[in-house]
Amino acid sequence: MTRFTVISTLLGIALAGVRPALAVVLEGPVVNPANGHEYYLIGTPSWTAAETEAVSIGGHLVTIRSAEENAFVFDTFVSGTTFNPWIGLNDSALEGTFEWSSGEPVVFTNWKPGEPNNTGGEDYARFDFGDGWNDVPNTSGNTEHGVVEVIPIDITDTDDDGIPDNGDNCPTEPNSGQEDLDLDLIGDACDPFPDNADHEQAQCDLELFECLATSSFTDADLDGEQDATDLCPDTPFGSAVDASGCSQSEFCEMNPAFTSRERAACRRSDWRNDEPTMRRSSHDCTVDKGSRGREDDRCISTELQ
Ligand code: MAN
Ligand code: CA
Repeated sequence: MTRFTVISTLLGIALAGVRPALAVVLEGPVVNPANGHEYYLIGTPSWTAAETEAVSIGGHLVTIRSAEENAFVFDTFVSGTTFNPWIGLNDSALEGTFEWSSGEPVVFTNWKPGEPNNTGGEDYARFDFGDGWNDVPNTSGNTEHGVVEVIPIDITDTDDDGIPDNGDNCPTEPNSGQEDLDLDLIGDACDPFPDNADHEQAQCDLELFECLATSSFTDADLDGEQDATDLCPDTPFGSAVDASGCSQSEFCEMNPAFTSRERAACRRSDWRNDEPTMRRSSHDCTVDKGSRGREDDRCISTELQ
């Protein structure tokens, strides 16, 4: 033995003393056609080592959600062997409360009769000489295997804009910037109302008569703003309203900080900002198109429009 091999052997022994025993992949991935998930058989000295290995390959010890999935895992990795592989179910956090290591809710179990019984302290579930389950300790005789499940990330990108469909706010319209002006999680590129998160209201603004005929759309003052979002639900019939359902006078009364002079100025203002700039007056009115067809600086009507 050279000095180098002596040192490296000693170092190896020293490291082996602190290094936890590892799990290794023996088989897989095998895809379950029923759910597209990928499964691996791993060799392992314990449930915790198996779960650590599962996480390092992007998954967890298997979660079993139905008799069909139980049969798939059993037929694929267990049937015809002497293996009793680990599954993700465990009650290591709270005795008696079994959870999947994936965090998914427990919707199916296949315990053998009499299990789980926590005999002498048992927190980890395995297949147990067949397709039924048993709780056993973290390290247990006849348990040198585990089944890992990886749920692949969907990388389908239908519109080819570089954003996978499952994270794309417009999966069929290319929009690599994901712009979403009204923050309603529907990208502007495919949002029928890109500047209005309330699609029902926006649709009603376009087709009020249809909305008034819908029982879920109640609008007591018939101003086109449904009661649920109408800031001024008693607007006098026929008054023009802004996007919050208020007439100009209601709008001007609403600000408690206004002096009477400011309130009067408010009533003369173009509160919806929808008129062309007027030289003499800026208040809401019907605009005279003028003799040459251009927008004039006169109001032909002082009615609010
Ligand atoms: C052994 C262990 C236990 C199991 C009983 C059933 O003691 O495998 O986990 O519950 O057998 O008799
Ligand atoms: Ca048991």
